[in-house]
Amino acid sequence: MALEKTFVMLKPDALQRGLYGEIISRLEAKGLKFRAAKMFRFTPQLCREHYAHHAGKPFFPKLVEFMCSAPVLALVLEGKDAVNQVRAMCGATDCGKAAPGTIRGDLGLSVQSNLIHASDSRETAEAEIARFFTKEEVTGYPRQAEKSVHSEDELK
Ligand code: IDP
Ligand code: MG
Repeated sequence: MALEKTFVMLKPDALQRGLYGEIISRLEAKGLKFRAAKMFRFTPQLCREHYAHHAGKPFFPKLVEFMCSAPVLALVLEGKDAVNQVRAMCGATDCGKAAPGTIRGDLGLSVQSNLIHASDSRETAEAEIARFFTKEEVTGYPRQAEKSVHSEDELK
């Protein structure tokens, strides 16, 4: 199975609460390869595009306001089954219902301010990476740890 990429974003509450290190540590310790990272501030227009599938829902205007309230940190991470693995690490959307051991379950209480976004499918990941990063910004480099994180079969 080839390695896959996923798109992750640390939301404004993660920045305000000083939780970047904690969250990034978990993703790093999992074995995921960091391919790209960028901090930026959402415009309402770009945020509405990112969350277009939620347009019209009651929470949408407040979600856009929240996401634009401070910078976010966008990441591209790579690994075996990375999309599902990172979603599992995030936990349920509502931090109050997310299982202990997950990022949201351990670090949050809110539905809206739930610290992290992660792509929900390979197709979404591709679209989200392309929305926020140029091809050149997604770095490529040999990682020494690759053969310790994955078996040879998994790297094919
Ligand atoms: P996800 O981030 O777990 O994929 P989605 O259902 O795609 O969750 O919702 C996108 C984001 O919108 C959530 O991460 C959260 O910030 C916010 N959100 C979702 N549902 C609610 C809600 O019922 N109230 C307030 N905010 C919500
Ligand atoms: Mg979602």
